[in-house]
Amino acid sequence: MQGDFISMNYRTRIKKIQKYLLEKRQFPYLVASLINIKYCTGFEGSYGYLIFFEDETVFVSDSRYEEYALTILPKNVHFVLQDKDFFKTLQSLMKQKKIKNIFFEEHSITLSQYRTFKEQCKGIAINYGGDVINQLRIIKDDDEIENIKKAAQITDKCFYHILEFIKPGVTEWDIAIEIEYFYKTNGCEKNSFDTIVASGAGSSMPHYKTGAKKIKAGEPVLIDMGCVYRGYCSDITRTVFVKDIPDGISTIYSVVKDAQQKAVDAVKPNLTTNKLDSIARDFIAAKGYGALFGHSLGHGVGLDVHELPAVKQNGAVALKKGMVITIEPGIYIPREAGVRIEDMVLVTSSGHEVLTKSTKELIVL
Ligand SMILES: [Mn+2]
Repeated sequence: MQGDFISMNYRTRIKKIQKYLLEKRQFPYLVASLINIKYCTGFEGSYGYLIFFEDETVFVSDSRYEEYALTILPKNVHFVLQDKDFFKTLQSLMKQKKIKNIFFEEHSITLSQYRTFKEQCKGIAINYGGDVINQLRIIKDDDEIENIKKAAQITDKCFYHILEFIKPGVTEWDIAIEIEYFYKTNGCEKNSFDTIVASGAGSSMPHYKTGAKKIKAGEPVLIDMGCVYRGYCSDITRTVFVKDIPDGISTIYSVVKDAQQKAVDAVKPNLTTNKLDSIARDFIAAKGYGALFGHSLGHGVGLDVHELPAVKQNGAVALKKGMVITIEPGIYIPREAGVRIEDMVLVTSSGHEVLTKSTKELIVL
């Protein structure tokens, strides 16, 4: 009876959001982000809008999705078939309900949607609605955590699988394709992002574009990868070496590893994200590599591989039970080599649980 379980879950989620919007007095609230609509309702199509009115929650889509939506929507979401275009439909819903202003989800409405709204919905005022759903998504419920854990486990298995595959002469593409094949044959929908396999000097670019370059002896191979399991993402990075380690790079490896471990060990409720960032950053700076760690320490992971909260110097979000974040410091020597180590960490009531368990010991293949 998995279907029933899932729809009950979404029904509860809709109720929770309704309650939250009532407290904030943010009705009606228009959600245009498809990933947020999926979070709220389970709908996985490519077109639709969700509107939280005070008296009901309405999902609007076109005829392509009518049958599907009616099958999967939670019982407390009312389906409305779009009439010509969405904003015309919105206008008539607002007219029926005699409502003269609306809150827009901020990050998902484009300028062209705004223009159409102004043309079709004359007399209705727009209010900035923030990004309420993204904020709620920060805390994962038990079902979400189970899926994220499973995604992390598959990624760990994939890491050990790929170790047997990395050798001189194999291209970065070969490795990336093998990773993707592993995911798809182990119950995943897809990669959570384009796999990064960065060898040699390419590893000094934090978001290197994987290519046809062949792996050579003596090179680092930085692998940043993740999968999607039942909609939920994983994200892990390891840096391994082929045959030999370049001069000085083993020192950098141990600095990154220790910085990462110190930050992981510190994760617990109420620690703020900027303080967590500082734990790794200050350690790396004290070892003399501060200028070579440019990016933030980590990010939330869930339905999106990068979501709230950001773990960086600017902005302090207090960690809470149920958050899942990455911790991924790196040191990058331009045109030479880079090392990054990344794990996913769940915040628990008393501390944390590391979800990715692949070894961080120095590996020379
Ligand atoms: Mn990451």
